[in-house]
Amino acid sequence: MTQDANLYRLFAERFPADKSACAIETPEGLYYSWGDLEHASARIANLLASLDLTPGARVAVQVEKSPEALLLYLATLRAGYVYLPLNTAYREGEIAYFVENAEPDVVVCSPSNFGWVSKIAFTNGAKHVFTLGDDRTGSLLERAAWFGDTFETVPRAPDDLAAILYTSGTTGRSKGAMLSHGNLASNTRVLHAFWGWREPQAEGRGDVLLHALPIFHVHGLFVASHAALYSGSKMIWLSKFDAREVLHQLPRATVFMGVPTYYVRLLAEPGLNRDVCRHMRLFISGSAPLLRETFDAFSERTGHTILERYGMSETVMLVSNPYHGDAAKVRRAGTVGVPLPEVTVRVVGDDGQPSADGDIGHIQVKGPNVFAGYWRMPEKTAEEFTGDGFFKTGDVGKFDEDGYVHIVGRSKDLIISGGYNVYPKEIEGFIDEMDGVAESAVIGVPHPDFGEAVVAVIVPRAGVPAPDERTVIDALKQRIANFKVPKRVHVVTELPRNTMGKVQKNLLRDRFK
Ligand code: MLC
Ligand code: AMP
Repeated sequence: MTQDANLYRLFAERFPADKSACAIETPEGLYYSWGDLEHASARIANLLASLDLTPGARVAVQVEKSPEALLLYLATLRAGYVYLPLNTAYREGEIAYFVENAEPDVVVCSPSNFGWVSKIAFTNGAKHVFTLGDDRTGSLLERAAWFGDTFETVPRAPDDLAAILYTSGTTGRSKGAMLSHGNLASNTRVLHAFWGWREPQAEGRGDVLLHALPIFHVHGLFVASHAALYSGSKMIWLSKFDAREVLHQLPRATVFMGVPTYYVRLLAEPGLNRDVCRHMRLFISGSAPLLRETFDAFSERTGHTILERYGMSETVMLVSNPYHGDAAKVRRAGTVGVPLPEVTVRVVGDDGQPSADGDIGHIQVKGPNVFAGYWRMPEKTAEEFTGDGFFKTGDVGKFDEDGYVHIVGRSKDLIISGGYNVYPKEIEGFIDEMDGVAESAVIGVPHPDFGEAVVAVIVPRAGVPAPDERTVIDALKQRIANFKVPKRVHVVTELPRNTMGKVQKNLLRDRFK
């Protein structure tokens, strides 16, 4: 290996010279310096290294958000293992699938879930299960405390895996997107420059990131945390998004990132005004479409033009509205912006040929940000790439004459609710197994808070009573993450189908919106 490409090293080399400066601060009054990040992640990395795992071993983590959860991520990078974050909403069946599929050697869970998670983990060959609470409790930190607070970060090549992020599949089960140290490093560098992150050395002008996103997906873990770690910026670390808490902290921050639901909820707060945003430099939105009305209302109330960007688990960020330039002119509502430097984006027709500007087609992407493939799914990986190496995003859109990308829909059957992805096929599978159900269709309908809400339409089995809405919802809540559970269930006598026999979900969406 010529040069060490371990992502942690990239961050550590840029930590502020004054290691006693604040890196993370919480509303509860906790304060972590850059030195603390270095030493505490070293202790956990020493613990992981002592387990004698094989290179490339997976560390699967389902814990509540806390600064220590971020330290565990950094420690996993330092030890040269692969981080596998899991949404805290996932239930037993979902966790069992991920653990069975990824075969992690180490599983870290919340203390209250130890019983069922450890059973799944050990049944599937995991060697170690640790616990980590959001209040610094649990066996992970107890064990790590016995180890030293220095650690020689393990060198990694750019193509070595850093993380696996599971994204639900349109057909079948979730796929693990394999992201390398090189993928994450290139995106971090590009976004640092593109969004004009300030260095702390810039005499009193360093950025302060108000971090309210969960840290088990691309947005909160990579885009937000990486930006702050790479630019040596302080993070105000909220355990979850709460509009009032965000307003309370905003006057001390300069950058905020969120899904559109965060902006909708902030706008519902009478306290959102220019004064609380007086030190803000940048508001960023992504993970789901930002409505023009939200963009306009936010600008009117705060004087800030939200910068919308577009990304996905397989590619991290690929397109963004510009930061530099006259915000009101260069950041445009209804567009996700222009391809990021080093990233090539194209729009092609059904025949795979590039579309003319203004013509709608499939969005494809190529670049150092694009993942290495799906974990142990070579055929699926091959299907999702074109012969000339572009990844098929499954999003449908167009370029306008100024080179801005507009997303107009998705060729994948996907619902995005409050920034979380829900694949109808998965939910339909669970509903179809229920007593009294002949078949079902799951659709997304506009929702004022979540952008889209999950709705189920069911056809009862002939001669038996249809299960009522409550029964369907309660049964699903036992089996799948809450955000996937339909907010409403409608009963119909039959599903509309086209001549090919395919369910016409557009008609259902019109009827039940
Ligand atoms: C929670 N619920 C949701 C939901 N979140 N339902 C639908 N969609 C969601 N996103 C459920 C709860 O379990 C609860 O169910 C009910 O809805 C009401 O909950 P709430 O109290 O309003 O929810 P809250 O805890 O406030 O969470 C909402 C939220 C959260 C918007 C703050 O979902 C969130 O932080 N979303 C961000 C997602 C994110 O980080 N996405 C990035 C993916 S990366 P019940 O039954 O108990 O009433 C990606 C790539 C990219 O996409 O480009 O960034
Ligand atoms: P995920 O698989 O969770 O990474 O979700 C990625 C998907 O989120 C993309 O393929 C898009 O469909 C969607 N997405 C992300 N950002 C935006 C955005 N700004 N506007 C519209 N859709 C978005």
